[in-house]
Amino acid sequence: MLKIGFIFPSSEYLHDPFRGDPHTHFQILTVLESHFGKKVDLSLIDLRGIKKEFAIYHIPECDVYLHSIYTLDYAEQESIVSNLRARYPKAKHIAGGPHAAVFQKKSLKVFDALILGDGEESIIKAIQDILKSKLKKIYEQNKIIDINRYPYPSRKYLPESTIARKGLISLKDTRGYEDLLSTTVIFSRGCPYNCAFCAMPQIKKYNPQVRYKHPHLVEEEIEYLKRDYGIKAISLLDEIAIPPNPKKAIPYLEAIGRTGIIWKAQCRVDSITPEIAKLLKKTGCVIMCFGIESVCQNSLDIINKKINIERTKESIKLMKQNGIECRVYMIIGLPNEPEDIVEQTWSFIKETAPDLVYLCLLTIRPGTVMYNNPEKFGIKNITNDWSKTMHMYSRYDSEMPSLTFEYEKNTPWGKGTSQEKIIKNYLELQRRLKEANLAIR
Ligand code: B12
Repeated sequence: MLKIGFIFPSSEYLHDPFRGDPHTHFQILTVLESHFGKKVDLSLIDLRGIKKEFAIYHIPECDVYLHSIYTLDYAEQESIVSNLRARYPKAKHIAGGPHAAVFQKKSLKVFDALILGDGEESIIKAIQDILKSKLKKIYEQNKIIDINRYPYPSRKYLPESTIARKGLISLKDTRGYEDLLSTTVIFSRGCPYNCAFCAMPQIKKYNPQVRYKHPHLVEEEIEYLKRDYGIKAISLLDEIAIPPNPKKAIPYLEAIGRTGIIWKAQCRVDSITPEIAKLLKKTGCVIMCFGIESVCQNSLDIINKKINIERTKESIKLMKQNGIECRVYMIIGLPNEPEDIVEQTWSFIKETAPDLVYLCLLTIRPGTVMYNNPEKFGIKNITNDWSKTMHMYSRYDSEMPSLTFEYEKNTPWGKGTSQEKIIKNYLELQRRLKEANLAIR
């Protein structure tokens, strides 16, 4: 029997490494099990929270190791592979994920094979090739796959205590939700937009659109989580949780509603109409997060967000009118921010009154339009030290934030903002948010 282990790294840079679930891993392991059945012995090797130097003792011997590569994990994953090669020299290492897609040549020096694009069909081919001792270097999924053809991702690869946990849904002003057993889900793949700071373009090469699971599969997965894990609340990790087309959104939301689950999600402000807002409330949505990014329309246009500030205001209002807690994500340090960005942001927050604000510094990650064309944004000196590209709210009580890039003195829009000024703006806004009880810890 072929032993296959999918490794999930320590995620030590997250204040809570168990914040998310390894959905890529659940999906691929479920597909392998439904295809190969008893011919394979599958495991999810969960290294979250484990000190890097002790990781090796938690990894059993396998014939094949799988890795999903995120930029922040790359150095750790590289060292895990090198330690495993010393211990188990015959084992093969197969990698996929955003960072491997951007740095293919480098990744091929570390891993034996790469999966580019959706992995469902490719991993089956790769495992079949391993069985024939004919593993190729690259498996590329060029044809769009139908995500509805696959069973829902099984959670059985992890202990129940890590799947069903309390505290994922906690409302700012209403107690009780934090006691509900909850978990995370993801029902979509991809995004049709091309925001300049987003690390998906390289992956989107294979699938430029957003694909949603069929409503009846969404319902089936939630029922499974309720039945097998006693789940009462879910946090949707999808980047655009609500299908942008209301005709598709309505049956989708109704399917969630039929399960009676409490839920939280994030979406674009332009997915919200008065009808959708009402339906969100009716179907159990208690928290909605919007990636509004900036209050400066020029900056939004430069990063190609395709969002209008007026629409943002309207959508926040609709959440409040319907009694849904509204949180917004904002970035400081975007191109062409005005001198008085702190005051403009603050007056927007006072006017729209979101319940909580996630503020972060612009981070330039590989695979983004900004990383590939820095000069277009007046940007220079982007760091390639990926360990510096984690910007978490809550870290800066004891640590001074730093930027991983600089603006040119003269950018295409005029004078570039200095690093010092951007950090000062960020810290000042963060201070005001804390004081007003609007910051997320
Ligand atoms: C869910 C999610 C999370 C979850 C869970 C992450 C996890 N490790 O499982 C949480 C909330 C914890 C999270 C955290 C972060 N995330 Co995140 N996250 C996502 C999100 C929205 C979906 C990923 C997902 O699970 N999709 C569902 C699965 C089934 O699809 P998939 O991952 O695309 O995998 C398919 C293929 O790509 C392929 N595949 C991928 N890897 C592999 C490996 C093998 C071996 C095989 C066979 C196939 C394969 O097969 C799968 C099936 O087809 C993506 C954006 C996106 N839409 O992809 C961002 C994204 C992956 N995250 C990103 C970032 C930046 C982060 C954070 C750093 C953010 C932060 N500042 O906190 C952290 C840290 C990451 C970590 N190690 O935990 C970036 C990654 C950029 C990069 N170059 O690394 C993305 C692309 C967002 C973006 N738009 O920029 N994230």
